[in-house]
Amino acid sequence: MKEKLKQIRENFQKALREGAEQLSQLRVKYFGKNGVFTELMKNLKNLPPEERPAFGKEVNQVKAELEGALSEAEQAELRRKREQELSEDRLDVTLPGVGRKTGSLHPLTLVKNQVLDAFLGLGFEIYDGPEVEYDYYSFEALNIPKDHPARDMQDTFYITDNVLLRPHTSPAQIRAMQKKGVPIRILCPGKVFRADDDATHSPMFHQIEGLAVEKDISLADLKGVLEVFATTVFDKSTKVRFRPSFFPFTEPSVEVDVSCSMCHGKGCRLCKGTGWIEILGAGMVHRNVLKNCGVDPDAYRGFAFGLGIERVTMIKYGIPDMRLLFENDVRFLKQFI
Ligand code: 2NM
Repeated sequence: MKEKLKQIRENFQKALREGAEQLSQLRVKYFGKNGVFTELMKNLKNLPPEERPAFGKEVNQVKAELEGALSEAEQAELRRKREQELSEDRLDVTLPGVGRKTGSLHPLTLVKNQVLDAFLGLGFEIYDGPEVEYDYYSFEALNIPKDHPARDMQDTFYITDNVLLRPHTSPAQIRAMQKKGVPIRILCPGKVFRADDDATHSPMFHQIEGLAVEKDISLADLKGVLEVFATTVFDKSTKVRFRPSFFPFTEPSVEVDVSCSMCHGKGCRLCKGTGWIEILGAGMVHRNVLKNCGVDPDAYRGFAFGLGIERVTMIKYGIPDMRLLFENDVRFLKQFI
């Protein structure tokens, strides 16, 4: 038995030294349930009873010694594996990175946000309305007469006799006044549709219309509000001027010009030598329109304005053709990041 224990120890150490067997196999073979040491302990009963305790102790000592050596070898093996993995996965931080292409807002969205921000800071709220509208909200309530050219089939997309694609966002303003009453300060941004298609017109374009109705509000307030808009969207020194005009839904009506952002009023190609660029239409809401919305025109006044986002965007960035804004050529779009 003693000789056998000695043999076991030598065989184990040899196997460990030479790495002849996998460490996990060695563990099973020597320390497993049917391993060498279990077998040896089972054979203890073949010894004379008085020798059993001392030999049993010796077996346990050897077993502990060999198991310790095996554990150490296993730890070393683990460390070596980890070192190898780390050296194989080494990262070259000096290699140039792979550029990540990011998206960006469309120039029309950028300008829309700038315009909305200017007015939101003045207490206006956004109010949405349907793109498919009734004739009543699009024309009738806005004091646009039956024989007005805008009502012509040539200009407006009709779906039925009295349902159409809205040609401006003012129908949403009529709805807002009727629903929320006055006083009111709203902005109606959105898509509008007109049968028109060339370098400066698209059958679908985007508008923002604004409306403020209050007890005591004037054309001077309108000018102040539009100056905030112009100096927010264009540069800080931008000037605003009113010229008399006509719309059926406002009286008086004005065309609004801003000083040319390219030549600062001196006259250039962009402003065709005048120093001014027409940017939007506006006016004091016609008393017929107020009446149509249940508002007493002798107690309340309102101002309103309407602008085309495409037009503002083209002027702001010097874009010569509106179609560039709809083609979505990335080479064009990425200039506005
Ligand atoms: C414009 C020009 C002038 C306008 C009027 C109204 C309403 F609903 F209050 F009557 N909304 N928008 C208006 C006034 C629109 O666009 C060039």
